[in-house]
Amino acid sequence: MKHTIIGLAAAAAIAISGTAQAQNNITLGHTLSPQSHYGVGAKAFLATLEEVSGGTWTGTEAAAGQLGGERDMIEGLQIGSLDLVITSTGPLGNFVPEVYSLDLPFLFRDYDHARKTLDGEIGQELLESIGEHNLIGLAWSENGFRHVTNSVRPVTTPDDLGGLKLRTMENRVHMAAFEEMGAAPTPMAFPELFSALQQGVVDGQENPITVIKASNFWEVQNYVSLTGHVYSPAVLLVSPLLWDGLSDEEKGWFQEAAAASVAATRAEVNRLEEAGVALLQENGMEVITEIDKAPFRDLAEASYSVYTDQYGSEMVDRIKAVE
Ligand code: EAX
Repeated sequence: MKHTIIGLAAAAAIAISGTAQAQNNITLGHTLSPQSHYGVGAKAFLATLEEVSGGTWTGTEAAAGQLGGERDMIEGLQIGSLDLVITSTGPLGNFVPEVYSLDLPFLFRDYDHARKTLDGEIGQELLESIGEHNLIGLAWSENGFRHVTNSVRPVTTPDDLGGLKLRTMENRVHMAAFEEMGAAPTPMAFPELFSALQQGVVDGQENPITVIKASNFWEVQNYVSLTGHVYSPAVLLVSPLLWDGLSDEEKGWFQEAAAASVAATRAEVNRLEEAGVALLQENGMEVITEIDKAPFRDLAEASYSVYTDQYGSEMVDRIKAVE
């Protein structure tokens, strides 16, 4: 919420500068460690906001799921108990079904394709869709291409997924895709995942290299298969209760901060993708790099109907056509 805290220091600053502006402190939540690509993006957001607002807006990063999983935090934005979230699209389709169009497996060819789509007309339209569901979508950020990890066997074909209890995000498209590919999908909030892997509640999970590193999943997972089965967008969401109280100038500051956050996160994703395979190996994981994606893709395609049954395939075709 927009808190007005004019403490002694602020009062002194006002006396010195002569500008009687209130100071506002926001809370920015995310599920990953402070050192992660989200942490880097969170710090860039808060530093930029403070700078462009002349210190009238400051914020606190609530990292590592300390305010709950991504679904909980999105609900927090809607009721105003939280100001801003950097989240994957994992649970977002439950609130904004149009966004499932981005979660379809094997849709984006590479990072370039995904970033161009999200920075262009389609990304803008989907931010507007978010705005129709009691949330404000500020900007698309990034999580990364997701890969399957597990502690049972090296996965090279869909057959190898057979019977594996695989944690997925709370996302109907992803659950359908893994069911089609032969796994036993188990949806779960991210903050519960590490201990679920450790205790063998699930055998595996799927996440980008960025997240595997940020969460030290190599401590509880032996194998990673570079399936790259789906691109995982992230998005900066704001509480409408905060947003609606901002002036146009303040909204501009938030937009500038969001742009800085996205740039910082993408740069960190690039860095981690380059370091990627070696990093996983150094930490003891067996990395299966040679994967024939065709059989995974053929099976996963049936999950498209979760989206297309409601919205048709126009958006899918438009995304594919982005060069
Ligand atoms: O957004 O839930 C997940 O697997 C996400 O990739 C993670 O929370 C980062």
